[in-house]
Amino acid sequence: MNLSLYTIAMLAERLERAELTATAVAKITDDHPGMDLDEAYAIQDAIRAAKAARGSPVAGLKMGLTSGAKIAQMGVKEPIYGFLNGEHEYQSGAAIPTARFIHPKVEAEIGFVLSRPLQGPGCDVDEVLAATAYVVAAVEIIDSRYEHFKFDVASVIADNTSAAGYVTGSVRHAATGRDLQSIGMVLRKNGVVTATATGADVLGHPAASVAMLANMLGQRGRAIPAGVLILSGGATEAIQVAAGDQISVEYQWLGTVSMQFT
Ligand code: 0L1
Ligand code: MG
Repeated sequence: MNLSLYTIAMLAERLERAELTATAVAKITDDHPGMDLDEAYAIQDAIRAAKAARGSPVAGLKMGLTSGAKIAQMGVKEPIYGFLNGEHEYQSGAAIPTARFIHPKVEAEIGFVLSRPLQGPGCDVDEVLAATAYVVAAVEIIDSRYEHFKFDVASVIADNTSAAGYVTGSVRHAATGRDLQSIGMVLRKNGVVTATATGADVLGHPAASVAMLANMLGQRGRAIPAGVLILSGGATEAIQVAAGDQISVEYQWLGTVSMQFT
């Protein structure tokens, strides 16, 4: 680690203020080009601790950069993870105030809730499916706190993987008995089909992404807790949204998630 604890706390405060005031900032590796991924996760942890100290609930975990296209684009070896802030949880049909974001985008995902904790190493798809209480359709709202949505992997980990909100559907389904690899998703923006995907677009299988999360957390002595929402990663590309946009994502057997940006 090269960054002092003071610098980590200062950068966490800068990024969280950017989030809370919906004001973009320069990416932090501009000032700290040698920042490594451990330091980036330490900044993310400091943001999480600040929210928890204020009583702002941490509602779950997310995987990011899970599609082959995004991994290649960012030149990363593996996906990244972040946390979900329960203050920005919406139910399908919600009106979502766009002013709370800087330059929001939405992406269709599969959410998992576990019945028992999972910790790597060695976690795999079968173990995730056996430990899943239910899966649920979810749309993630991502909003980089960086100017022009431009960043490198260390900067975006520190910025809690652009996590900004999420909208969940009302259908809860067992993870077994239906094929999560071939589930189809159709994202419409203002009634026009804008993106399509299948579950296989998330690291080959959405449960493989959850297994990878358990393995990554295991390396840090952590586990995925039971009972919290896990977003397994964008199946579709991320679609830019603005006030006035209506978004719906139809999932083959998990219902539809819709929202109106106001
Ligand atoms: O959830 C995601 O895949 C986002 C990860 C961070 C990169 C981005 O903001 O596109
Ligand atoms: Mg996502």
